[in-house]
Amino acid sequence: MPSEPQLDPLDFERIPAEEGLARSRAFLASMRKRRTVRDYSPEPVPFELIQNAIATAASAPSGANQQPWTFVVVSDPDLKRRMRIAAEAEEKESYERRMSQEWLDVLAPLGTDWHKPHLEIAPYVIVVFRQSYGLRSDPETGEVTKVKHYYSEESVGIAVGVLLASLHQAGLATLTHTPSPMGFLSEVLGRPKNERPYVVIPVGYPAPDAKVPRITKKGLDEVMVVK
Ligand code: IYR
Repeated sequence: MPSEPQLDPLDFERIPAEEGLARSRAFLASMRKRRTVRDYSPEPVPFELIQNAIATAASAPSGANQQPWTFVVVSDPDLKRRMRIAAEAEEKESYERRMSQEWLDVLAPLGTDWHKPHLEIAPYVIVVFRQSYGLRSDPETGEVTKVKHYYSEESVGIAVGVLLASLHQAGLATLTHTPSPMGFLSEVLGRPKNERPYVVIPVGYPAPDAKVPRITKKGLDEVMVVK
């Protein structure tokens, strides 16, 4: 039996347009300074910044509000080391044999290779898992059944965008890293079968001598169509 929706009045803070404009400009200026960082300082990061960013990400909209995500925060040096070793083994194989020349060519300006020291050096590595389906246990019988998740890829992508923005606002650097294949993460982090690794995000302060590739973003005229 589908349940009736329970409706509440919207709690919406209407702000003057002037203030909206000022906030929007400030957010744009700040987000334009976000860079993907591969060189980290090992210095510690307040854990609350990580918690708040994940809580913010978990406020994202999701298909049928199913919130099909799990954020695993790794700071244990042994686990980080195991992730680095496994990621580097896969990435070495990818860079040397699996990736096409076309792929290597478009990556060349970023200067990436199979070495992933950031997985050990960054104080936190957030591994985001996508719950391809949910698990529901019957309160009476305890029987566990699968619950179909709708738009889980899109939902987790949106939440990760919010996570990256929040971490940037907290003054932290991030890297969206997708070692391929990522199956080893489920094993190293002991995640259940309904969770698929989605992205690995080292988080920390940049190394004092951090370098980033000289890249540009497309202009508004290239990405926005007004009709
Ligand atoms: N997963 C590899 C390769 C890589 C792929 C893309 I697409 C990038 O934008 C960057 C890297 C790696 O992490 O090095």
